[in-house]
Amino acid sequence: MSQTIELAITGMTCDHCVRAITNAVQDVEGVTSAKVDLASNSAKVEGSVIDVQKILEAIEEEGYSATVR
Ligand SMILES: [Cu+2]
Repeated sequence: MSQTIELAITGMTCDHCVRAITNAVQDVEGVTSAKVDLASNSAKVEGSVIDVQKILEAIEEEGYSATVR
């Protein structure tokens, strides 16, 4: 079974930010797909067993902040 969560992200300014966040989120256990959108400051994350807290922490470690939508 897979689930999808949507995040609102603040602090992104360019494609580099998008890549940094995408990579960080994809490294979180259980995540199968991360789509980060700069224009809408949001991300859609898919995975089997998603630990939302770990995803938020991974984004914060990159220097951005995120909340679940
Ligand atoms: Cu950037």
